[in-house]
Amino acid sequence: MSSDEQLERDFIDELLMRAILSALAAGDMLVNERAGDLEIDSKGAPTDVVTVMDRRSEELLADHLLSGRESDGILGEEGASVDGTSGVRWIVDPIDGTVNYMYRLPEWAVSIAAELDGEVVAGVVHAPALGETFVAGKGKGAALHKQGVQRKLVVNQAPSMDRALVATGFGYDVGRRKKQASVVAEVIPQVRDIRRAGAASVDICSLAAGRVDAYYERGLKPWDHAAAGLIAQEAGATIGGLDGQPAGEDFYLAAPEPLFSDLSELLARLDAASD
Ligand code: LIP
Repeated sequence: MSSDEQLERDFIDELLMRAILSALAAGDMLVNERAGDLEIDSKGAPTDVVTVMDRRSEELLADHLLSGRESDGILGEEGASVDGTSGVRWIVDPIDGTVNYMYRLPEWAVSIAAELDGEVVAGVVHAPALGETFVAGKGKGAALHKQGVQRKLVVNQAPSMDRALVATGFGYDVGRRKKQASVVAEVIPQVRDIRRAGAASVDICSLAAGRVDAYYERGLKPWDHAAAGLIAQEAGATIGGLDGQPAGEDFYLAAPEPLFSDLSELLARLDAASD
């Protein structure tokens, strides 16, 4: 390995450690300082909620991630948006699965990705209520830390589509939800079953951990999937959109091949990337 390559790997380790420590700090605040009655606003659709804790978590993450790295950029769900000049940009979801956090359901997470010159090179999805922290560095594999034990993450060997457990999610706009319901109604008879946990980052990490066989959703934002996408890729998942498009807000599909191709064909036939 050249010295430049070693330097980059060491830098990725440094970014990953900063992300892990920041996610743990935000998770502690979200668990230990949660108010009994959360102040809740909505963003657009009445059910697209944001709590005071989402905003407090994003403020804490910005402080931690940019401390000593003030020339970095940051993009966050609750409004953090700085381009930066260092080549590093942090992409953060302060609470992914806000509705679950509100209802005290455990499937919610703090998600932090580090982008270096436009490529995600480190990712952390920290799910405090599950006691699980998923991590990955580019080219360094993915792991789950739980109860002091670290486990390497590898996706399941692809089952046939009729034996696949498929995770998905739904948007907040009523029109989009109607179309998503019509798509999932056609998918359900052709797969083992569907799971809808309510947080994309947790769903995608469940794929990396072999707890589901595939995940798809239309309408994800970069902060929903940036960290978990690297974790799933490092665990062996193929990630993309439909019809050969890259994964993004139009459509996000993650699964091992050949299940990825089989689902991509079915979902394209159902016109799942439009509403
Ligand atoms: C959530 C996503 C999830 C989607 C939910 C919600 P939020 O993000 O992670 O995949 O199905 O409707 O959008 O809004 O909790 O940060």
